[in-house]
Amino acid sequence: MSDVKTYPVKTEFQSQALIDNKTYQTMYQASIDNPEQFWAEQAEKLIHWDQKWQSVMDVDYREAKISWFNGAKLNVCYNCVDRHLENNADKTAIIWEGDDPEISESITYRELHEKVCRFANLLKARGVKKGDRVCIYMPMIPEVGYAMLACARIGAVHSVVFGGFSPESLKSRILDSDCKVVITADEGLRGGKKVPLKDNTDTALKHCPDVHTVIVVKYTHAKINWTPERDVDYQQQAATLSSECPVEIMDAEDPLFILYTSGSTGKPKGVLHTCGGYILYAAITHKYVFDHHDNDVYWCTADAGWITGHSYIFYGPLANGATTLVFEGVPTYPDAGRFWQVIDKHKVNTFYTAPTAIRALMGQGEQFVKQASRSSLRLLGTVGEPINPEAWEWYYHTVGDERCPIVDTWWQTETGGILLTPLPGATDLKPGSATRPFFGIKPALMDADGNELEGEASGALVMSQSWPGQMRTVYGDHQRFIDTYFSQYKGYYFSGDGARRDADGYYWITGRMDDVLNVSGHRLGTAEIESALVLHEDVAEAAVVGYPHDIKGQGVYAYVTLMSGQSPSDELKQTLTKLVSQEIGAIAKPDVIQWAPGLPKTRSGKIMRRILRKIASNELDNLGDTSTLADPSVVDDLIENRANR
Ligand code: 6R9
Repeated sequence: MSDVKTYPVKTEFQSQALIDNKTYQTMYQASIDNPEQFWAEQAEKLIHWDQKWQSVMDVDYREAKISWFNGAKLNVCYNCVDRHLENNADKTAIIWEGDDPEISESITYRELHEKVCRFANLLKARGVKKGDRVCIYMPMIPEVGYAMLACARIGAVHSVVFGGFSPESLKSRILDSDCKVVITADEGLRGGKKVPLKDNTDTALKHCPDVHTVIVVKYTHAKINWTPERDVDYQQQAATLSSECPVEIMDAEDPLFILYTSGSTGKPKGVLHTCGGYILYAAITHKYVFDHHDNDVYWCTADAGWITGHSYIFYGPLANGATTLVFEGVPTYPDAGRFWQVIDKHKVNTFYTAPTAIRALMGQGEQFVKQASRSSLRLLGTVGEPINPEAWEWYYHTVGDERCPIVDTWWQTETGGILLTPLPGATDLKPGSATRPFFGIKPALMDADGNELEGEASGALVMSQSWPGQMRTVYGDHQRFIDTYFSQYKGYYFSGDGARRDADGYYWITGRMDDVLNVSGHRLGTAEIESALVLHEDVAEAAVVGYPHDIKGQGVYAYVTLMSGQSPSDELKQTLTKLVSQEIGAIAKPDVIQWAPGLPKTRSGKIMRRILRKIASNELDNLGDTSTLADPSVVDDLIENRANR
């Protein structure tokens, strides 16, 4: 490992930082030796509780029973909004930067309180009560945050669906969690293009008879269809309602939200997070990982439809009373300098984005970066997928001018918040490594036989100790929760990722060990894409794998076998691509479709994806054992006609 570059913590940064290495070591040790005491202390410091807990943690990984702060009561919205009013009512809570670079807005904590209360009263007026599920399908405008917080205020459980998902995906998520109310907008904007959110909602709702209310935020004022008994004009109605709304006092273990994410099999699962543990974990990680200072302007470029948007645009920063920037646009509109212009415009100090965006912008050359001063920047972060050292170096030298540490944060929808990460004032950096565990996190690496590996090693990344932000169940299917995360390694939470630990105890994520793809930081199940492809009547069978892609990290490679008598054509390829887009969303479109007269299968009929992955990646010298194939000759055809060479 001696050839790996290390970037020691800079003294200038450390002198201003909340935590140095010695403090990290002491706090980390305390969090592992005595987690109950550690988390009780942090919970007292960071969160307002209406009633204290009887026990800090009750966890049994063998049964997948996880609860934190049993008996405690709180309201998450109160923690994110109301409690800042006494001293910080006029502080900016949200800076909104529109898709159009001419449009931005500042919302103070006082204004946020008013907006959220009105929204909450509107939900109540439509009959929404504690425990009801509410679907949010919105563009990146401040109202998406108001809607989430309004749900939290009255104890409703939100399920945010990414605005880029298709009506079909929206429908299945609404049905799975039995949402009776949907919050949407007439249209969204992304890179100058319009996204027909209300139209998509109308289409989805044709198959959702139980939805009685659609709250519509009029944003672009496009012409939309209106169903009078169902559709509600947000601006019109909210204005008539009170700007005060009492908070619902919740149990720590009451659900806060459901967020769907892809797994290796079946349809996406509803990851359920609860109030107390989640908000504590979002707050503490935001505070220490981003070294939060009171006057910081903090910007996370994620979408509210992903967990990163939940924890690090809204809940974590707002719980800490921060100023958080909400961005509607894309990195390359109007040009590839947008991020850096926005940083200068709003004097952003902390900037958190995805490796795929960094790689895309790196390809545009550094003139776009250099046109902006970026002098406000103090700290950079990445999330969503492994960052290749080349992109890391560019981010560090070109964007951060060698002044800003980079926090490479590894975590998942399931984990609620960041688990592996540098702390910027404490951890020496190695490009490409998510470095070390956060407080209370006890990672381990397992071999194929389920033994814990010691020292330098590679294996399956698991956690042997719970943390407050951990998901509690798969909505409506606890057995799936047990099977997916707790059955492979008894007594551990299995992340689905592989990792290597180096001699310094640093972790290097090697990627998913299951059939989950990571395309531009978005999680996609191969099974979902395959199901979409086989909907076409000419398709007999499909197998989808990932392959290395310069910008996206992974691309989608689909092998398609047609029904006998059907002939391949470019037109059919286009139809199939469109079908995937309709069924799931544009992010799932195959980059490559290869016609496969047959797929490599074992004699028991299992598709050998290992071989398909190698062919897609053009790694032919190491195909492994093909002797167990029912018909080894199909491999020759696939190699012959492969798209990547
Ligand atoms: C937060 C988020 C989770 C999967 C995860 C892993 C990959 C996320 C990473 C990373 C390497 C990082 N991942 N962060 N891999 N380094 N810093 O992305 O959640 O959408 O659920 O994806 O993303 O494979 O298992 P989610």
